[in-house]
Amino acid sequence: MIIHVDKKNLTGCNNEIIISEFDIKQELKEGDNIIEFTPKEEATITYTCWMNMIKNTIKVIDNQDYFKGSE
Ligand SMILES: [Cu+2]
Repeated sequence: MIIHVDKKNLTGCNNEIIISEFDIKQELKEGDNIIEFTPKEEATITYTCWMNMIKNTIKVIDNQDYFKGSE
């Protein structure tokens, strides 16, 4: 996953992403931040800011055809 961060949006709250399911704790910097993890099955993965205030999810799907639609 690549998170692009604009300097104006970076705060003391959102400057570190936590994906506890994959033991990821990564500081975010201005520009592109590459966050690597390998889901092994379909899942909804929660990620948060380091303070657990901001929360969202990543949906992992097992559907190769999904990406072929634009070809
Ligand atoms: Cu926060």
